[in-house]
Amino acid sequence: MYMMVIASLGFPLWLRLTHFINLLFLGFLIRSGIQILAAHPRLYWNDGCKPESNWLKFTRKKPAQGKLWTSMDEEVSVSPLLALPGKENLGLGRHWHFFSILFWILNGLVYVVLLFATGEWTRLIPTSWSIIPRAWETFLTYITFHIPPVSDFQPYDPLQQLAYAGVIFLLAPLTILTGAAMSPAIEARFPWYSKMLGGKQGARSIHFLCLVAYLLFVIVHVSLVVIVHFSDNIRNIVLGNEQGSFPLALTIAIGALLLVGVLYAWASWYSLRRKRQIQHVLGAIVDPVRRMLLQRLKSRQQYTKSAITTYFWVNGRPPVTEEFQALAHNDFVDWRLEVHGLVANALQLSLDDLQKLPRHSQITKHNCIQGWSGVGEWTGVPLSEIMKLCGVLPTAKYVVFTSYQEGMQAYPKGPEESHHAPFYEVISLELATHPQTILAYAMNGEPLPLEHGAPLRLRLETELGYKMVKYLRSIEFVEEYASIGEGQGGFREDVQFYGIGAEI
Ligand SMILES: Nc1nc2c(c(=O)[nH]1)N[C@H]1C(S)=C(S)[C@@H](COP(=O)(O)O)O[C@H]1N2
Ligand SMILES: [Mo]
Repeated sequence: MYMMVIASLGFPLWLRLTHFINLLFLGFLIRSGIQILAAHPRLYWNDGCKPESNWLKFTRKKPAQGKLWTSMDEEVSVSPLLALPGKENLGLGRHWHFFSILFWILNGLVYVVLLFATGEWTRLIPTSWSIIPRAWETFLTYITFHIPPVSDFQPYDPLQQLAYAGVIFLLAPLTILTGAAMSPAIEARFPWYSKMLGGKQGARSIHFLCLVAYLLFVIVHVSLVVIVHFSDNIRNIVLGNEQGSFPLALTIAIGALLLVGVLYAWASWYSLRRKRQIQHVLGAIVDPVRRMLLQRLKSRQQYTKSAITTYFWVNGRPPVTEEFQALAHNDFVDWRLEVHGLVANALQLSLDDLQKLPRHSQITKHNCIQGWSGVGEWTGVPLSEIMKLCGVLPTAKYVVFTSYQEGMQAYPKGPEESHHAPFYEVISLELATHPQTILAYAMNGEPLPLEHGAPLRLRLETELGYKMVKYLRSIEFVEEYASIGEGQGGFREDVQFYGIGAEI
């Protein structure tokens, strides 16, 4: 009787559709995930990210000795056949990843709700331990190159049922949880959460192993669909039962797979041609969700001194202009921070002036967009103190941080026009007032080293590293940023198509 009930459930249209949509977005996620991984092709179990401590790497490069080695030097170019969009496009890969996550999760929710609403769950979730020995039997059948009889499929064989339940109820949630644990904003607000999943790098490594698990599952799953009772399978998958026409089912299946292939190819091709448009279109979908979920989070990090990591990757090289070198040569005594824009009093602050203002120290984790992390102690002036001093006008909405550094030192692979553009980043006024938003002049108790942004750099502890401008020249309060640079909200947004928000 029970078996009959289950069999009568069939494969309703919603099940077949969510199965197909899942395939589509999982492919986008895997391909854009590979793109993201390639930006820092090393995996670690500790947040110090010492290059030699990686447990897996996809690069033969070794940090050059005696020369400044930056994480950008290791970014790997991937074929568009594999990665989405391919080549060196971390920014666009991320837009695709986050866009796909939204729809993949939405599709997954619809599926799970309907699964429980219709009783379909009864054939997925095991209700008796006897499934284990039965699954073992099935395993032995397959491993000795035999095929279980059709009667074993109710509609799934026990091994299949365990595998499906595992992917849906264990692997998918683990992938989502570890994905969220990598967000600097979540990590900053709920340090216990990412710690529970092994820290930033533990979560990143597990997230990668989830990718491997999906790939293995897809290979085995597709192989068995083809090898074991193919005509029944294809009719179930496409038409929802075994009575329909096989040629019809096969034609629809091939058509659907071709459509997926065309969409994958188109996504890479179009993204590589129209980078700005893809940044905007996908950004417009992802951004409201990011703002709603993550933008309000405030950092509550305070690591212990013992958590400070000995290795700290560098990204972006010191400025090479004569102007900056003269300042550095003189220990920055002639350097001034210019504070201007929509303020009551414009300011020119020397390093001495800044050091006399209330000081704040914090031990926090730095998360680079490329994937590495490091813990450091930062000391400096809360930005809110500067805001009090200059008197920000009510019309101000954003804060622009401009560096002495030029594009060539920030991203040598950028187009010619960007090579002499100043590095800058824009943040919201709200983020500017967070207690851990500081202008740091010291790192780990020493004056800020040149490679880490001397004499002064921004620290924003809920954001990715690219927002934290080094070698600061000026701070400007503005109403809009469309007229600055290429108008995207920062150098890396302008040139590398990163998103304006960096909470994930
Ligand atoms: N002026 C300037 N600031 C910058 C960069 C840069 O290239 N130029 N790189 C950013 C990036 S991508 C990161 S991850 C951090 C790296 O900080 P670190 O070099 O001190 O580790 O600085 C950010 N600030
Ligand atoms: Mo970065």
